[in-house]
Amino acid sequence: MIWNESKECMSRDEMEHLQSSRLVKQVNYVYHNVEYYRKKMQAAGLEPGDIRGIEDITKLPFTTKDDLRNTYPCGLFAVPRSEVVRIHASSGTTGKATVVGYTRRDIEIWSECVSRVLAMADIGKNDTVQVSYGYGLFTGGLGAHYGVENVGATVVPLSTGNTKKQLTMMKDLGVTAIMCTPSGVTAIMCTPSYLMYLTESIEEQGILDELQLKSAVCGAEPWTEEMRNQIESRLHIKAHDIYGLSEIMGPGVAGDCVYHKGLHINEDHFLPEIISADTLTPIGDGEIGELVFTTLTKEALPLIRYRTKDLTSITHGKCECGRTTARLSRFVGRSDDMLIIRGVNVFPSQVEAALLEMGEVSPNYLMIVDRVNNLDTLEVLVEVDEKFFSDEIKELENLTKKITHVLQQALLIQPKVKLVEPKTLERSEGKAKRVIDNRKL
Ligand code: DLL
Repeated sequence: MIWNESKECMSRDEMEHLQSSRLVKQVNYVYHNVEYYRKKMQAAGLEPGDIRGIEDITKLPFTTKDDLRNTYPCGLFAVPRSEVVRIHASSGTTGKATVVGYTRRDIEIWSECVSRVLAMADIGKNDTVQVSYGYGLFTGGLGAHYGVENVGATVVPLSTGNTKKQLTMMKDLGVTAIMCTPSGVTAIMCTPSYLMYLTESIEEQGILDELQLKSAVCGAEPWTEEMRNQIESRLHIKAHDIYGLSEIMGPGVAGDCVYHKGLHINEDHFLPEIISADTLTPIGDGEIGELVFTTLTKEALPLIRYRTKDLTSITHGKCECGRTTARLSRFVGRSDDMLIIRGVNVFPSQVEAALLEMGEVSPNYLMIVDRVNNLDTLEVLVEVDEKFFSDEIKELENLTKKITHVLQQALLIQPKVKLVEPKTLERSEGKAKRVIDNRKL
């Protein structure tokens, strides 16, 4: 099923023409409504008239998470607060979150984009969809929710956690589709990989035959083809991929169709580029690089050449499903140090900032991430400051508890904290090694 044939099946020429006219408009819009961008463009010697189409995109400066931090919370918004109908937020690199906003029209376009991805998974008005992404500041829950309503399906807004209820509702309401992270986002409860965990519970309870589940739409973190195969064969369903990021919109920037030959980008709203993460220059189809997006229709938070830091490649050309939109290959990682642990974005710099605020520990730490039985685990080794080092077990236990609490508040997931003696973590002359990620993603 194709939700919007007129946009998803355009010829390349038509698409580029549409993107060009929208880009010209969007650049004018940010220049006149966002002071930060106006100054950035002026510093680069650019006026809106210099951008006449998508062929001029590389003239424009990049935007990064730092720009959002410098203008925290809403300095890049292009509309007055009276026009903003919704706020969401995601992890910033240190203490402050990245705040994003939407006008009513932005929400409508978001719902349209999620609807297109749902249609790729053949989800329509006869379906009952359980949304098991977190509702709240995270874009997953509400973003998916509005899309499900827009296609006319019945939405069951379960959010994360409470597995027993998830399964009861799924069974009693005849849920036909579920939207959730392949691994859990119930950060504080430390649940295992969510869909895999649900799968295990379903198998344990022997209720698979009582369910009407036919598909899952998973995203918010990297997952593998092996995981898709496992989910599909164990639950006898089809599992689809949905991609997005808060800064650009949330879930629904791209999704994969029944052929699973890459994620179709909603290119009429988000202009993609792939650049070399080293030289920052564009690279060709099929080559892995960093994904960059320019929003083409955003009103509240339009972003120009936003560096997602996600590593992938792009292909153009018609898909067997009939769509002509450019496709992204499976993500191979990130060009920065952001980790996604149980669906939650975590930056090592957040750990550092939180530890520095405490007096008793040195800012030397090592994060060890692993995946055990589909459950992401995080252990943080922390060097105790010499002044505070004690032989008293009780004191060390209390300190461990305190650090665990502080890190849990900062990261929104509970780590296992292990104290180590002063000066025992390896020192390096170059970039300090702060993370060991043993997961095979
Ligand atoms: O994770 C939005 C979302 C919600 C997408 C629900 C899909 C489903 P953020 O919290 O801002 O937004 O995190 C964005 O998550 O830059 C990627 O690194 C990663 N990510 C999201 N979807 C996928 C995916 C949401 N399908 C960051 N595959 C992005 C791989 C993904 N990585």
